[in-house]
Amino acid sequence: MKRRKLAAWICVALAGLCAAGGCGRAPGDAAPEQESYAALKEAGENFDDLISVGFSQLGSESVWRSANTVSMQETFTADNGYFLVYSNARQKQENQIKAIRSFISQRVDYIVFSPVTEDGWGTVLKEAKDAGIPVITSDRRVKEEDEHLVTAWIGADMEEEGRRAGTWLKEHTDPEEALSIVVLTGTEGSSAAEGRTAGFHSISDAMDNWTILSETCGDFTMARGREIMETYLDTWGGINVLVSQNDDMTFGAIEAMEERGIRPGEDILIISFDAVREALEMVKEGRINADVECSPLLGPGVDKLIRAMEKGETVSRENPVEEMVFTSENVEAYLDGRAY
Ligand code: GYE
Repeated sequence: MKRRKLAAWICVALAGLCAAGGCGRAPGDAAPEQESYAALKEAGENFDDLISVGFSQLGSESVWRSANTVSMQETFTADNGYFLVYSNARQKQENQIKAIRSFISQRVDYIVFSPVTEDGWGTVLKEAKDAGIPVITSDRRVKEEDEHLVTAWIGADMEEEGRRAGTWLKEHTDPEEALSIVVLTGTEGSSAAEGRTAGFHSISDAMDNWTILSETCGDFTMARGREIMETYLDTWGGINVLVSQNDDMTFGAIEAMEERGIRPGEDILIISFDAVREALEMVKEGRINADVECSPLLGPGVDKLIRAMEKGETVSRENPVEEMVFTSENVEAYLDGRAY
């Protein structure tokens, strides 16, 4: 693919990104764009040789998200032949749409984004298509009738993750025993929350002895996880199981339990998602019973897709990544190598 002229649009990049809500720093945000641009310019880089990528991250709500941002930023470097325009939408779809529009007006070579929710992308994706810019979604998905608005998706099979959580619970509890379950769900309308919920229900709906007391949205954050768990504990006496759709909410819920003298992993079984290092430590300690892995290290996979497209190859539209379930039985072997 012929490089589009970067020099012409670089000067408007910052204005565009600020308009898109991308200014300021958050955990997982690397150096702001002007630093990398200035450094490149000083080094006399020829921008025309770089592949320009506009990446719209949805926010910085979790440890997982920060690791995902770092993975992208470490992949799309000048050394690897890229010029990255990065924008953080701070959980707002309107910010992501603005960022994508700004990438289009800057005529980047590729648009990569992790959609905060599944719906509402049709118009802006059509604009990208009309501009001839391929769009890759990473991590979460969009739900659009015209599936060709997105060239490729790479991420986790969230429904399978939910099924894994349900299967683990089924295999590790007495089929005769009544179980009271509470669920902390993630961002409403996100493919991560929808998929995990649907997958878990595909198992739990068939279990007559399981009762789901409540499924409440904790926005994938530690603070909300803690708050909702406090309410759960104040409302019900005999909770047997917590299913928490990400580790951050789990950390908050564990704090709420421990404050009340409830032993996480013993008095209440805990199934979590993501499997970040700190959570794996808790799996080892028995405070989390099972952690369904979701890998945030998606940068290299997106790079592979782009390189294939650069050679004119047709890439697969569906690119699911391999994942596993961690329990006290297998976790030790993976702890040392955990980068995030
Ligand atoms: O589980 C959570 C994050 O979309 C898979 O988003 C991702 C989820 C992840 O905030 O921690």
